[in-house]
Amino acid sequence: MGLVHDLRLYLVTDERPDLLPRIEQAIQGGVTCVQLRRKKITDDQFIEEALQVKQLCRQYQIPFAINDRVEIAREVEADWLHIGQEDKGILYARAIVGSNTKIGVSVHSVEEAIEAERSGADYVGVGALFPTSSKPDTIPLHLDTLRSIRKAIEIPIVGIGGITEENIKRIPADAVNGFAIISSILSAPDPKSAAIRMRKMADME
Ligand code: TZP
Ligand code: MG
Repeated sequence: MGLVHDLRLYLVTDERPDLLPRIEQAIQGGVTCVQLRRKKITDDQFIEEALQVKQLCRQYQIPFAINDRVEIAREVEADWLHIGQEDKGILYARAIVGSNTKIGVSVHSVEEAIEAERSGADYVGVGALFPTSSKPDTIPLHLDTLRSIRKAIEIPIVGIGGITEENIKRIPADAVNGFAIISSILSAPDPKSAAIRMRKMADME
């Protein structure tokens, strides 16, 4: 059976050393995909870690995504590539990674969402939905913007930014296909049980 492209509980990494054990615990708790997002390491370090995270994802048969580094996504044959508005753009990314890699794009407005869909994005990430110290420069957008984006495009939407066990219920269920999370899972005392609880909430939404 092929890989299931399940966005429901989308784990994004942070910059901590020794990510692998926490990622594995999160997968065992039920995250449905993993994105390696590291801004502060060299390409060589990133490739080494990407291959390890990919292997882990293969073991559990969930998709493996790479943030930003388009050429590396191609080199390690990532399942997905996630890019932001500040990156080189989806047409460039598509030309590099080809059609076997799905591409996600971060958007913050209806206009950006329509443009991402038109350019061939496979899904969009919308956020930050809540204040977050994982991306301190981000101003949370209004949940009405999320609702408007849902009405404007057909591709899947993943909500991101400051999502916790407390506030996840405030995200309109019919507006998103999944929840992308860093700290509520990776910084939890026990990432596995945090993922189990968040997965239950994601499935109820
Ligand atoms: N993009 C928008 S908010 C964010 C990213 C990468 C950070 C999400 O991290 P957390 O810890 O789940 O708020
Ligand atoms: Mg980026």
